[in-house]
Amino acid sequence: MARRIPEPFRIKMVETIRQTTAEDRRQALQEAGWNPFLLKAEDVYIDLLTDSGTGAMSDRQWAGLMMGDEAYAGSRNFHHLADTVREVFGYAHTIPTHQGRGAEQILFPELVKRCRRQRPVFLSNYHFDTTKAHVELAGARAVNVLTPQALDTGTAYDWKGDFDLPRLREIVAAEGDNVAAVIITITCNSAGGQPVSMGNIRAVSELARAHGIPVVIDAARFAENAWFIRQRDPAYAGASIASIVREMFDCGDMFTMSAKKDGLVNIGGLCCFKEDEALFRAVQVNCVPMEGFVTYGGLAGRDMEALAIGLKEGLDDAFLSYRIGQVAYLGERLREGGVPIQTPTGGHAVFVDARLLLPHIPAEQFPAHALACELYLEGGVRAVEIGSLLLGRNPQTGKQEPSPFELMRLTIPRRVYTNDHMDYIADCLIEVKKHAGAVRGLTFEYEPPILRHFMARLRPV
Ligand code: PLI
Repeated sequence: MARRIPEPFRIKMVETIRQTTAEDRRQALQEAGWNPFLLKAEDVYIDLLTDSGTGAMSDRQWAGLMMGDEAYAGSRNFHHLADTVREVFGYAHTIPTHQGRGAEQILFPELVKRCRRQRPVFLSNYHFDTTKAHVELAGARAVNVLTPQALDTGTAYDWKGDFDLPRLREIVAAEGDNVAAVIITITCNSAGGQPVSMGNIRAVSELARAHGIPVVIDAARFAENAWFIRQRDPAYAGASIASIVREMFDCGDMFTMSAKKDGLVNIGGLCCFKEDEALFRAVQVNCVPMEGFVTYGGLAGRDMEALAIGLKEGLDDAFLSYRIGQVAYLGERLREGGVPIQTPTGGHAVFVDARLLLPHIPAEQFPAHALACELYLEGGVRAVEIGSLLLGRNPQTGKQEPSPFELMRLTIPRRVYTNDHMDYIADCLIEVKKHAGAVRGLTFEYEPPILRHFMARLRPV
């Protein structure tokens, strides 16, 4: 096994977390309708629900909070943020938003308006769930064009976040001028935090440009993607993370970003444009009623300052090596323990293949969700399902969409848990594997009409 990478920081402040008894956990899960989203956070020992907004800020970011300029318009922190965006990404125009979905809600309707036909299509390696929701709310269709190699979790492939290029070409040819945008999601969250190669980003961008299709980068985990490119593509072996980031963003026309991931902040988002001033102006108009005035977009001045600092801290070599090394370490421990996972591990999470671990539970009984419940019962670890429950029903037919994956995501917050926590998580899951055959599937007691995984209530069958 590769040598463990210790944390490149020391701990200045601690927050107590408490372990519960098995009986406490059974009762808490029962009350939460067998849905870990509905648990009280204080009933969770190690919280791996998401890496979004759950990271720890640095001393420099906390100091930045004290520099907040809370002017309604033209705050100095906005200008610091816009300057940082120009420096890191090379994009001229910045709109802050409250988080990633705020950027999606003000941008997508404008991209749809630019298509002359009804119900245009957005093409992505994989739309995140809110991204798909905002595409549909804007009256368009969301089509995923992910490389088939991503679906085989047991076989290692370096670029499981790539677009399936032949299929993308086919769809672009068939849809003609009805493609509203191509969205390149880096890294590809839903496939396992898997990177998109520079070659694939470039090819997608060239194809889109040849057809006059705008390229949107969904940039939530942009720094992790750059780190993988340097690690796995010999052409970038000696390159700086900053230069790889610039090259990736040169391939896009605009980006939406949930800054709660690689931006290293607890709240915030961005909607930025390389040069299309007309589109930028139109999106600014949407920002005012939906997010807030164009120089704060739902954020306090102090939040923008923390983000301006976080965007640069997130590019640090030592930080990224530790960060992705910690995720890989957890993956390695699980693999050694015989737990099937998406291989290789991604940037922000280890994805456990519940289809393989719980083959006796059919998709309609949500095997990955059942596994997340069992892991919580075992050790108070909260994980999340990325599978049939999340995917939901086809809005036209009302039928369950067939999910390409039944994965349980162990999402690692940034700079929060130590490698001892990783060992504890692995021990719990290896314990669950021993009695996997006894884990039962789940059925609905309450099924919300959309985005049902958040609020659903279930019970074991
Ligand atoms: O949660 P938001 O609104 O800041 O960002 C939405 C969003 C957009 N794109 C991608 C790739 C995401 O991963 C994403 C949010 N992800 C969450 C909340 C997650 O748990 O993965």
